[in-house]
Amino acid sequence: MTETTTEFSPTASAAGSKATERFRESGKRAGLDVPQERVSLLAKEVLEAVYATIRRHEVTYAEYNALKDWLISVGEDGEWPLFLDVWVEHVVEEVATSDRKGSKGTIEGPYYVPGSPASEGVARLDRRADEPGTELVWRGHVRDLEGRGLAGATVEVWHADADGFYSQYAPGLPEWNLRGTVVTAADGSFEVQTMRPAPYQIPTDGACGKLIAAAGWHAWRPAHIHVKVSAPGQQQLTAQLYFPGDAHNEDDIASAVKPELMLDPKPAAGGRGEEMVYDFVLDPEA
Ligand code: MBD
Ligand code: FE
Repeated sequence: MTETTTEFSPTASAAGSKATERFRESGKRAGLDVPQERVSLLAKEVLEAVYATIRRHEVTYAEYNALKDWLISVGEDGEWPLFLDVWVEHVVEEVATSDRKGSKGTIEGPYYVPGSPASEGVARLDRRADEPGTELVWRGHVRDLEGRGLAGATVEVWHADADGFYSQYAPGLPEWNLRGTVVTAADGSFEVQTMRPAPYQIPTDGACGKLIAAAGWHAWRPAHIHVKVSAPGQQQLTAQLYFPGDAHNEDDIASAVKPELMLDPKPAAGGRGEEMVYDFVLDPEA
C-alpha cells in the first residue's frame, strides 16, 4: 500500500503507525506477565460473548469474512491503539479509578507524548505565529486530599489545534505545538496559556473510520484538553477537560466525558480571549 502524506492530508495509517510505535516505546507493557488462569478466564469470557452474539443474531459466513477482513485492516492501518482507546479504554479507566476520592480522571487516548517542554509556575504552550483559534488562559492549583497545595507537581498538557490535529501525529506541525508541562509553585498553583481546541474527528480514512461509516455512527469527540498531573507520593491523574455547549459532549465517540470534567471559560478580564480556573485534587499512593 502506498500513501502520500502532505501537510494538508494526514493519513490514518501515518498517525496509527506513530501511535503504535509510541505505545511500544512507552514501557506500559513492561513488567507484567498476566497469570495463566487469568488469561484463560478473560479470553474464555470474551470468546463466550462473541459466540453468544453469533448465535443470537445468526451471523453468516459473509459477515464473518467481512469481520476477518476488517480486523486485518485494523492492524495494517496501525489502528489498534486508536480502536482500543476509543472503544475500550473508558471502562478500564472506570474500573481502575473507582476508589479514588480526589479529582475524576478519564482516558489517556492514543496521542500522549512524554517529555514536553517544562516551565515553572506559568507555561505558554508552543504555538505557531499564526496559530488559529481563541487564546485561553487556565489557572489552577494541585492539592492533596487534605487541601494542601502540592509544590513541584507537574501538569502535562496536550491537545489538538483548531483544525483537530495533534503535533507529532499529523505532519507539518512544530514538534511540541500545543504540548507542554507546567511545574506548580510553592502553593501548588499553576497557569497554562494556550489556544482553545476545536471538536475533534478521529481519523476517518482507516479501519476505525470504515467501521464508523459501515455502522452509520459519527467520528466526533468534543473539544478537549488532555492532562496528566503527577506529584511525589500521589497517584498520577490522567484526565481530559471539556467545554460547555459542545455538540458532542453527550455523544463522544470515545465515551470519555464526565460532568466533573467540564470547564467554565469566561471572556478574559484583560479583554483578549478567554480565561478559566480548574483545580486538581490527587489521591495519595496506596
Ligand atoms: C483523541 O484525541 C482522543 O483523545 C481519543 C481518546 C481518541 C482519539 C483521538
Ligand atoms: Fe484527544
